[in-house]
Amino acid sequence: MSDTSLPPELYTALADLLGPSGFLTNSTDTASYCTDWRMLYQGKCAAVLRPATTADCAQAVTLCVQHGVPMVPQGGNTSMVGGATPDESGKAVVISTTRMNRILNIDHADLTMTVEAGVTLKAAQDAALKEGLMLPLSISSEGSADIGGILATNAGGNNTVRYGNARELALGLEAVMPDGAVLNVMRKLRKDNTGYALRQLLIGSEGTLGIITTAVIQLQPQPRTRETALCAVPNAKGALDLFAAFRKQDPAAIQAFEYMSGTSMGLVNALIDNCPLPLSEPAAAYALVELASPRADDSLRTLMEEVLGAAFESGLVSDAVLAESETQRQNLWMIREEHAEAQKRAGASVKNDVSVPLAAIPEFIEKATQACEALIPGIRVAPFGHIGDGNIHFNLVQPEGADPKGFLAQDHAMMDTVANIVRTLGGSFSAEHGVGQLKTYMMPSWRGGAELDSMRKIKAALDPQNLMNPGKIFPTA
Ligand code: FAD
Ligand code: 2HG
Ligand code: ZN
Repeated sequence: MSDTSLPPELYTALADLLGPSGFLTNSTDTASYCTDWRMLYQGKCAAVLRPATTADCAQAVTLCVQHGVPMVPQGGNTSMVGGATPDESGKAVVISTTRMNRILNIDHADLTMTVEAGVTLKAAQDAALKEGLMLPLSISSEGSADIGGILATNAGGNNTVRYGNARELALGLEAVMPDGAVLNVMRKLRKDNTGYALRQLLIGSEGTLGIITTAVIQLQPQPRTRETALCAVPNAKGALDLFAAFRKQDPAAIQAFEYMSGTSMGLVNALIDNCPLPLSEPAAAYALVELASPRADDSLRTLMEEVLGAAFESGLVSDAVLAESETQRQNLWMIREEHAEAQKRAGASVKNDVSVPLAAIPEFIEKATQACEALIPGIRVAPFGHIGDGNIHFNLVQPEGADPKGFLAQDHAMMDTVANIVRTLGGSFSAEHGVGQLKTYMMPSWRGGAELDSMRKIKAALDPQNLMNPGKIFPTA
């Protein structure tokens, strides 16, 4: 049964264009597209469009524009900020890229992969691996998040410390613009100074400037050696000192450097199966370090042992476990990657995906912890994150036994408390997850003046009817 509010003429045109598996209007079929991973938002949509080609996507956008129908681009639907969830009006269509899922080419000379937007990050990584190559971007949601979503959010993750964010990996792009035109900048060039870099405008635009349909992504040789260790450290300052010690010896060897607080680690150990703490006793904080090299010698093991040996002697590290096999390595990573899931299971949480300059991290964590504990007695402050990038997920978990709704009713008070400290330290209120609909209210005070004004002008020039992902990034009146 159809539950759509689409005008009959548009309904017929979209049904003809996309066929039954590409055009969903029954609310049972569309339900999962209308809520987010965190279940913070419950929207409605007039239909879900699932084009299988760029041409169909462009035609569908053209039809929607002709009828003034808003569109919400969606990939794997793992947004942490409600970016891919439609509003409650039921007027918008969700345009899902999941059927555009072909890997088109892997180029060994240029070390690139040409891939459609709906290929999951994991599928793209696996395809590269089969060819002895590596797609150097890794996030815990990689089984669902897709290349289009990764680029639209400029995702970061665990390997940014070495290879940069998604933005740094994309050489070329194809996108359906808000008027239905196909923008083809699918070049695989490292040097190409020919006017505005339009692909960079689309990257990080969170679906507000068009729908990314294909991309050229840079690859790397697959590492032949990896050394991975989980270390107990006294605090975030200790983790940073350890990071600096590795960086001093060989900055290019650091593949990942992650931080976990004792509280966030404790939630993983308690709430996730097969994730016990692999150290003799709990610590106040932990660092997970991974070194990687395309060389097949033992130089990484030597580096790891030298730096950790010195850190033990100086008291910087009190305990550590080194992965001795690929299985052990994966187990250590599982502990880190289950942090978001563990916090979801612990109850309601407020996420502060912030960044500050590296030197300011200890002061940030100390001040923000004190301020949040004063605001809500019993709150569980559970920070973790990509400390090598200055990116801390300063997450706040509801007091045990508290009412989740009551806790979430104070979300802005908590977010503003944290953000005010971030601001004084020269940081950002959103490091890698974006603005979505969760943080639009922060934009005027953080990105006001000429910055937000220029963003609005670009948006109005490319999408004069404001049909492409309305209500995201920009605060509504
Ligand atoms: P969606 O959630 O579907 O969409 C995200 C945004 O992009 C929306 O605004 C949407 O409109 C837009 N969009 C989607 N596809 C397109 C397209 N083809 N063209 C134009 N716009 C589009 N993020 C990180 O950066 N680092 C992490 O380490 C990380 N870890 C995570 C772990 C978990 C468990 C979860 C649930 C999320 C995590 N995220 C992380 C957040 C999220 O996975 C990323 O933002 C990811 O890039 C979103 O991809 P997606 O395909 O799910 O996009
Ligand atoms: C991660 O680094 C993700 O695991 C999720 O960015 C962070 O749960 C979070 O806040
Ligand atoms: Zn993260």
